Amino acid sequence: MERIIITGALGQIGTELTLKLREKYGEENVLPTDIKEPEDEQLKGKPFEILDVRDMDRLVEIARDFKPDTIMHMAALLSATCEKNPQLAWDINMGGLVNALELARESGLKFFTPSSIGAFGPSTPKENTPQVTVQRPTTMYGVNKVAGELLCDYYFEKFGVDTRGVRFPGLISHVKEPGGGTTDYAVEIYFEAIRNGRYTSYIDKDTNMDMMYMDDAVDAIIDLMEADGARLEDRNAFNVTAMSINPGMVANEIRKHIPEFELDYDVDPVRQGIAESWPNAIDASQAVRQWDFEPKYNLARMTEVMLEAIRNKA
Ligand code: AKB
Repeated sequence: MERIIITGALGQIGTELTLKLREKYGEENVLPTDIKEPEDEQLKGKPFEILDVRDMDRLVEIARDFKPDTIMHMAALLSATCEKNPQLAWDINMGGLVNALELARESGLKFFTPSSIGAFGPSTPKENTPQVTVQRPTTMYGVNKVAGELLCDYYFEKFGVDTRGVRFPGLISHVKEPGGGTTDYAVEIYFEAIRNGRYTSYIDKDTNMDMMYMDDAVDAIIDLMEADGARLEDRNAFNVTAMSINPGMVANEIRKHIPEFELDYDVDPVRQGIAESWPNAIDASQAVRQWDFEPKYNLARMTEVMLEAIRNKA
């Protein structure tokens, strides 16, 4: 990778991905784009383009000027937002993906886009979920993600586009709070622990979901994109995860630093339903075997870093 264009760069992953890629490949070689101007000081005033990913003409125009060799397509609505407006979700998630893939095909770009544990469904094995298994998601987000995984494989097989992708679990970061996801509680709980010493969880206490710290997620993207293609038996939909956790487990870890922290529950049936349709713990062994995936943060280390970083912001 030498020159990288990023869609959805102001989102939860895009923000930190942009900063890390700029550090690694040089500011002038990374072009973040999103539907609105950045408010984040670190992104303001730097090369940036406004882009609605449904607008193919604008995407082509931006690429013609910037001349990227890689596109990282991060723009998408998350699971809970998709359930509120499934038609819009299809329009943005699938329309944007097809445009980005078409640009990659026409211009010979390397391509990355994330899938998600949302690509699984209630009939998927819950524990140690294999990479290749039953996928019958019951959410619009999941339908988009399965279709996206297949489409990326299709573009590789049919047109030779170097598509690569992972299935991310919930991602936890103190830089940018997520919006509209089912796993968002795992970020909110840390902010609320510092701000108010308590949190009311919309996810029930014994509901396990896979999670990962954002640094590991960004490293995973770069490692997969830089992996020798000859080593990859799969291209897309690699399971990646660092931990399987529930709200009670996070609270217990927070109490090691803030003993008076209180957690209670007010379960949201929509997001709880989505969470219950997803696996408890996925198997990431193919990512380990094929491109040396190795997350560095477990729950204890992540909790320490999250609390300290949020405290420093306060
Ligand atoms: C969501 O909760 O929608 C996302 C995801 C797991 O894809 N964080």
